[in-house]
Amino acid sequence: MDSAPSVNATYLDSAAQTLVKVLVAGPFGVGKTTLIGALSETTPLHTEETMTQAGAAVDDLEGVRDKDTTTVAIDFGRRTLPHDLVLYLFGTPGQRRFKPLWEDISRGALGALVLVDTRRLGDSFEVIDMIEEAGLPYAIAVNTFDDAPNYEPLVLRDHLDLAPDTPLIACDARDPRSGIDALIALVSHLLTNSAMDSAI
Ligand SMILES: Nc1nc2c(ncn2[C@@H]2O[C@H](COP(=O)(O)OP(=O)(O)O)[C@@H](O)[C@H]2O)c(=O)[nH]1
Ligand SMILES: [Mg+2]
Repeated sequence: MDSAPSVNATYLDSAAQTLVKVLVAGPFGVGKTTLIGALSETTPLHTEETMTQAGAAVDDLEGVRDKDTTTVAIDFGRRTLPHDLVLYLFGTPGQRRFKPLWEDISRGALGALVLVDTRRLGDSFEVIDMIEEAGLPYAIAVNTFDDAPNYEPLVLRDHLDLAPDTPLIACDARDPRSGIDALIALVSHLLTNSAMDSAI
C-alpha cells in the first residue's frame, strides 16, 4: 500500500514561481563568491582553483589582501525574492581570457549584477564591456571594502561610463540583507527594461 503524502512536505508549487537566471559578475577578488555565499538559500556551489605560478603573472593581486586563489569556473546559488521570484545566481569570472566559459554561463541570463571595488576601478572595465557586448542589462553594486575610496555617485558613473538609468548602489557582499537589496535593484531595472516581460 502506498504511504500517504507527508503533511510536512515543504515542496512549493513550481507553477507559482518565476525562475530567473542572473549573473554575479566582476573582476577577480571583488566579492562574488562572498556575496553568493552570504545570500544563497541553498548551499552554494563553487569551483575555485589555487592560483598557479603562471596565473600569478596575469591575475594581479595588488590591493587584494588575503587572496591566494582565483575562481576559474563558477559560483552557483539560489535566492527567492518576494512574489516567489527565484533567482539562480551564477558567479562568473571577469577575465576576458575566460570568454568562452563566460559565454556558456551567460546563456539564458536576463541580467547581471556587477560588483565593483573602488580601489581597482579599472579592473571592472573588461567585465562591463563583455556584459554590454552580450547586450545584458546590468546594475552596479559597489562592494564597500573598509579602505576603499568613497566616490560621489556622479564621479563613479563618469569613471565607469554608465548609462543614466543603470542602477548604482553600495553593498557589503558579506551582508545578506545588503546583497538582497542589490539584487532587488537589478530586478527592478530588468522589469523597467522589460527584460523579464516574457518570464513573468
Ligand atoms: N572587508 C571586506 N572584505 C570582503 C568583502 N567582500 C569580500 N571580502 C573579502 O575579499 C576577498 C575576495 O572575495 P571573494 O568573494 O573571494 O572574491 P571573488 O574573487 O570575486 O569571488 C575575500 O577574502 C573576502 O572575504 C567586503 O564587503 N568587505
Ligand atoms: Mg570567487
